[in-house]
Amino acid sequence: MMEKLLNLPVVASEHGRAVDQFVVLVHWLMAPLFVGWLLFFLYTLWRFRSSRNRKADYAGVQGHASTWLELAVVSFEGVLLIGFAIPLWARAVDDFPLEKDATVMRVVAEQFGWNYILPGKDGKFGPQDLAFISAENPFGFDKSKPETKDNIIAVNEIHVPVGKHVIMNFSSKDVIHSFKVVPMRVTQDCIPGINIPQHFLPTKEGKYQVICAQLCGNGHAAMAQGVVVVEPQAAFDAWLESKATGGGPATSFE
Ligand SMILES: [Cu+2]
Repeated sequence: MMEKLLNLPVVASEHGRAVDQFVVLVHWLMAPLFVGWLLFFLYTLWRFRSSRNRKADYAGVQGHASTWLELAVVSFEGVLLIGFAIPLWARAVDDFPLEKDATVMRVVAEQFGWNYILPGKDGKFGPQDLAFISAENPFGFDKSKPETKDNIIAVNEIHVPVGKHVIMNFSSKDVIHSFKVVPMRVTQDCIPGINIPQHFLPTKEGKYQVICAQLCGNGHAAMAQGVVVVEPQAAFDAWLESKATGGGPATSFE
């Protein structure tokens, strides 16, 4: 009932259902809290009405009822956090799929677009170094190395095979961005200088919009051109084949 009421967006990843259940649960748990506070508010309006309390009471509350009430609210919220939120989060960060069972890539956000770097056939990323960075080589790959030669760079549009884990390693070239794909129930900040791994398992074929969930500058909205295409393995292989190889250059976003 609540799910219908909340009109949650389509789910296209394995863990998405659990996220939705959690959202529903939060609503159910918040309902008594909402009603409780509302009743308390109405009670205080009536109890401290001006016809009954002409003069302010400087002594204030003498009893301990409010302390117990506060404690009850804190423990209620503690159950939410410790009983539900932390275990769900722990499951997401601990149960990482093996790289050999996943489509592994690096995602480098920038003002204003998404760069995806895939390792190519050999499954290895080329070595990167600050010294190699130039306009033609924005990610500083060592182009002399064979691992680099078959690296694949995709801009704004990424394809992934359906039913196979995806591991994305997030970072950013400039400011903090946030990779968000609602149907996948994935949101991850991209922070310059930090590599943050995240994973999900797409279960439904389709074309899904990527948005940036951190206000990152003038062209922030343009990052919503990002697309994740979930397709059968064969179509994914064909797409990989069609991409330019060699670790660069990245297409410009203009
Ligand atoms: Cu952004």
